[in-house]
Amino acid sequence: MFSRVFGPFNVLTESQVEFIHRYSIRILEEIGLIFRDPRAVEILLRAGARQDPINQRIYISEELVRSSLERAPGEFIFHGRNPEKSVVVGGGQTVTAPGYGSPFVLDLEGNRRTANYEDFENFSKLAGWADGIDCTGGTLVEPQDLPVENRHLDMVWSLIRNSDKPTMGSVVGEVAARDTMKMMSILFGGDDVLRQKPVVLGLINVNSPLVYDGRMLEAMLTYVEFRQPIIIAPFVIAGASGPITLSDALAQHNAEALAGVVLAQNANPGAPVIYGCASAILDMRFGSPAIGSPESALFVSGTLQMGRHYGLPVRAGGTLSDAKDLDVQSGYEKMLVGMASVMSGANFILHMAGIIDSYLTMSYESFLVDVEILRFIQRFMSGIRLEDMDTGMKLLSEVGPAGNFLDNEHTFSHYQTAFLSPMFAERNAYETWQQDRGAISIKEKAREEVKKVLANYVPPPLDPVVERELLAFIARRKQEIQPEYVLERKGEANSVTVPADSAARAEPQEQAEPEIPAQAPPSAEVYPVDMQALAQSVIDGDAPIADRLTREGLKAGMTPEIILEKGLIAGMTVVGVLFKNNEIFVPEVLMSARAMKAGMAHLQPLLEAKGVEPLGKYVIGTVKGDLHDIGKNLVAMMLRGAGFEVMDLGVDTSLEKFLAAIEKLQPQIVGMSALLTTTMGQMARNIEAFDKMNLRPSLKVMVGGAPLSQEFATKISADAYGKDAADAVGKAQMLLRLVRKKATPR
Ligand code: B1M
Repeated sequence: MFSRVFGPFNVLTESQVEFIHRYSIRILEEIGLIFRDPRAVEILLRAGARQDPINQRIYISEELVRSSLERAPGEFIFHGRNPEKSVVVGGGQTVTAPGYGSPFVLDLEGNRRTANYEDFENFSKLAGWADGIDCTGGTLVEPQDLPVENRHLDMVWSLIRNSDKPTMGSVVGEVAARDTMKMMSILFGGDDVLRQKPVVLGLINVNSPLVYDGRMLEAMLTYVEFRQPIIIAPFVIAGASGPITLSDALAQHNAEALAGVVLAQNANPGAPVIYGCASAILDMRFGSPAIGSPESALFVSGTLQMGRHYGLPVRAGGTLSDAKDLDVQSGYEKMLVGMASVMSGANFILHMAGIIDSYLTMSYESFLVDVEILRFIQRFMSGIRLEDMDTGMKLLSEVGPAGNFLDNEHTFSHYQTAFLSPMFAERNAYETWQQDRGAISIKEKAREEVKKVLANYVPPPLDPVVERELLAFIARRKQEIQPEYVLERKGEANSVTVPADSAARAEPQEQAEPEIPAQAPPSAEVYPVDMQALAQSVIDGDAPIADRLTREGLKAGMTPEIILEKGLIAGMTVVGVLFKNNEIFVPEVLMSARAMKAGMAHLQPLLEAKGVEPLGKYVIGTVKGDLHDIGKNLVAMMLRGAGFEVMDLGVDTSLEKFLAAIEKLQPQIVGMSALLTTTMGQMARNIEAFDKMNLRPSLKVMVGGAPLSQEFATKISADAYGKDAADAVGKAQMLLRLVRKKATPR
């Protein structure tokens, strides 16, 4: 924990703060939010919120916001099992915690691989060791070698065992949250003590836009019931789960955070709540989140200012970066967002160490370098202390003009504390660095240091009676929560897996596809209506022209098949190439898709009447237990743009829902998306069910999502893995060809 002697820095004027507040209240009063938990709804209604019986939205008045804010504490003590490590969250203090939630690690051999429990242990040791890190953290990485159902027990145990600092707990639903409470109760001496003392912090994300999901609410209400602190962190990704314009996104974020405060304060008045920020932007070139961007830093500053305005402790992002390694990009992004967090008055900083790759990867080397970044920021925030003028005058007159301060007593007595001594920053003479230090890079230095720390780390003592009780509890709960499903390598019996690198190589016997030009190619054939112009209108995203030229083509007697192939599909194919080459932005692809749709509106009925099948039918959904839909939506939109008929089942899609949709639409392809390592197993279960029901091979399965890989797709015998939306379209087209070739009636 460190104190900030100056600031905080404001990005909004007072009238802008008032504007965002009024805007947020209008959102709460006029648009409303969805809370997917009956207990939460009941608490809110009892507190005076209103529910629309038709759309189920909850509307919260300004008065209810005001009275709830009055109950929320402005600061609280966050206790470690070692009282000397307890910290104050609120006021002028900043408390830090490491990265959270990454499914991958960048290990000390330089490989990015899935995280395991050994990594989790290592990071909890590093967190326990690092001086600038005050809270051990929570989901330091996702240990994918442990069963999903009960891994929270091992994770919380590791946090407790390897560090005596305050800790975070599990929030993946009620069971995990209650187990966390029980473990804390054993550690701190019973439920009654727990209810008096904030000892474990829960990270509650809002499922932006304007939804609180069931599992998060279960966890939130459990933490609040035990009066344990929570961070309420809306996750507005501007341009995807929120408006692209920052002030609108900020208002949405603020409304979502206030709604959470209202719920917590009416569930258990006075329970500590931290106003959080996890919001960022979507890079429109790639459709990927950009957390190390200047806009992400502005988000941090704007949201923290709003939280401070309400007198709440505030949480920010930390040393965030989208870089794939410890490099110059990670250096400048991390310093920018880290500085913005601290200067904007963050009381709690999550992701202070280790995060790279837009939250997807924890880097061992970055962890230590980030601690150095933090120390630089801390030193800056400690400001300039004014010394005694008489002492200074004496010193200056003693040394006098053209003198030397180096061998002065004053320097001797201050040199150890006057300046920050960096762990890694290279300040030696160039030759010394090159000749004596072997031109060692910061990455190599950090790597050696990590190895040293891990080899020598001794976990702080833990009362053996408490340790036994905790281990007995864990053993009992593991007996009770048996893994439902163990994923094993399946044979490749049914599947023809499309290789990762190129859709064109999916079927070796087929010719590789020719390079597609980035403009509508001139057509060799002459048609009564210019098909090249139609293709160009799709490329330009000009729906009115696509609409007009399609109608003109039909009027001139052209067949719908020719207009589709030579105009619309030709245009969309070029769009796919441009997007893949990062030459156009996601919105441009979507505008092209609209132009295609405008033309298709005229062709579709004619094609159907002739019995011509649509280009392809595709059912897509995010698997059960998973609420991430930004990527899935993008894939669905791109598929539609490429001419597929897409049935989108939304998020948290059960096997039954997939089966019903397959039955109804009779698609050639079913696509499943997952962003959580904890839900990836659902894909395998679903595929097993498709196999058992003999739906394959006439039904092809595509999987995708950030934590997946080609290796995983092969392991679960999916037919294709889409690494991004453009890739998904290419693979879908390839699968379609495979199905059509080998079609067997279902
Ligand atoms: Co969460 N989340 N999240 N999250 N979230 C991740 C995935 C995480 C890596 C961040 C982190 O904490 N480090 C981590 C996962 C850890 C794990 O694996 N176990 C995580 C966590 C922990 C959580 C919660 C558990 C949070 C908590 O602990 N408090 C919670 C779980 C909720 C749940 O699902 N049950 C949670 C919640 C949320 C929000 C709801 C707040 C929000 C989602 C909002 C929404 O989707 N409407 C959210 C977000 C935004 C993220 C990150 C930051 C960004 C995801 C995203 O939208 N990316 C994410 C970190 C990350 O991925 N960098 C993270 C942009 C999108 C365009 O990319 O989805 O990868 P993506 O899609 C790409 C490709 O993957 C591919 O094409 C797309 C376009 O190019 N693709 C396919 C995707 N699906 C495909 C399907 C295909 C083919 C290709 O064929 C069918």
